[in-house]
Amino acid sequence: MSRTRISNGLVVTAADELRADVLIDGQTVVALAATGSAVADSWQADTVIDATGCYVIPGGVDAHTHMELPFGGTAASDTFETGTRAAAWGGTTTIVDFAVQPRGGSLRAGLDAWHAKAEGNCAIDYGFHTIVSDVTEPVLKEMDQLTDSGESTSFKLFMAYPGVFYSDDGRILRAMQRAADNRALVMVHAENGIAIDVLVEQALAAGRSDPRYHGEVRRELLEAEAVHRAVKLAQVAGSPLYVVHVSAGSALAEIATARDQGLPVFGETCPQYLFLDVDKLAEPDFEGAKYVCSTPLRPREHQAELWKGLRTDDLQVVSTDHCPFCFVGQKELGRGDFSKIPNGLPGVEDRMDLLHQAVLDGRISRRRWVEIACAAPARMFGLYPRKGTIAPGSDADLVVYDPAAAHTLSAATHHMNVDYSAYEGTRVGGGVRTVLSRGAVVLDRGRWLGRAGHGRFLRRDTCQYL
Ligand code: DUC
Ligand code: ZN
Ligand code: ZN
Repeated sequence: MSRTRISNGLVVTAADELRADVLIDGQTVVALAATGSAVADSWQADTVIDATGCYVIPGGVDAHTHMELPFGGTAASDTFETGTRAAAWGGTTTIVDFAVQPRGGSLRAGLDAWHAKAEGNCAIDYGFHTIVSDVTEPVLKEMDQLTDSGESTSFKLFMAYPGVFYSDDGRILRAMQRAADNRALVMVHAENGIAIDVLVEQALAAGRSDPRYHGEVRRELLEAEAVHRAVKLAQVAGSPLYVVHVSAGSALAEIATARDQGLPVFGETCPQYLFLDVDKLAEPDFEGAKYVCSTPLRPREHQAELWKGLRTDDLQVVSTDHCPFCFVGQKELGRGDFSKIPNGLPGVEDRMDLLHQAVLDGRISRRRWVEIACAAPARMFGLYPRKGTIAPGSDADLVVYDPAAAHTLSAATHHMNVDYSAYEGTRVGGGVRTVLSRGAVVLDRGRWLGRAGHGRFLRRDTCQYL
């Protein structure tokens, strides 16, 4: 089996920063030793990667993606092949995507469909959450089986999107009760979709059809209210709760209050809420449609609240909710009616760099960068320490990251299969130099060396924060 040594880098994990060499045997990290030590110098390796001046970090874990998601009358434009390749270009080596239960069908049917899309096509390892769109007795039993087998140990329920993914409070409570028994993690899209649909109807009737009204009708209060309700339902059920894509300061405050009460409530935000604001939705010539996602972008002042939440650990994870739709032909479906714009933003390739920029800006520490982007999502979704850290026994999913590099995010240079960048023209400091996925170099100094089919499906443990 071939051995690789990564020398002279600063190894950064959520816990430590060490000047250390890393030894990989086959697909696995087998040892770390101080750079220049007799132990490190005694290592024989077939390949040596010189990481002088660079960080050596665990590969990113993006726990919220939607490759090929059928949504809004179309489908997300990244396939598992293009999306996982783009993820690797950006230093992410694991994704957890969402298999969707077909309405009236089983969770099994949803997972089978997602396995069929992903198998043999992924450049990096991948796992699945399950979107539960129809809570029935047989579905609750399936939750037990899937959690026991590790095929899917987390289940997303929607308080938004009536008629599509929506579950009422009773159904959500039932799923949470089941999760309290079987140790699964319930993830909630927390927006009051019933109330939002009333506001959508009223806005359209009043002729307010531009993308910017997407941000107006999806009111902050209706996110905060839904988070509050989800917390109370979870409390009644005695289950943990993970709130996805938190965008509003008041919604975060509900999570912080719950955590202060000692409840097992967790929160995720996404780069779009940390770096973009609601003004984007008002860009002329329908360009605002590029920024239509749900939860929506918020006024700028929310960003400081979210950064604070990341520092205080009231938010634990930054995922992307990567759900790309091309401007031409897809976002355009909503010309004249903002409610028909497919919801979602691209970002799987940009997350590690944007968060590193936050390190340079002094918003978070280097270790916190690795924690929110690698270690915490791995722990949250039962993948640690196989993923999310660098330790003997961990998968050799590693990124050599050059903090002195810089580049400009742009659709002209990105690898996501989408015709625009949400961060077009944004200059970021730092850059991915080399990426290894289970010991294989998939990217080196701008050269793609990976292949579709290298990525394997990951069975997962239950949430490791419980
Ligand atoms: N939000 C999005 O923006 N896209 C996909 C689904 C979701 O909840
Ligand atoms: Zn959602
Ligand atoms: Zn999502």
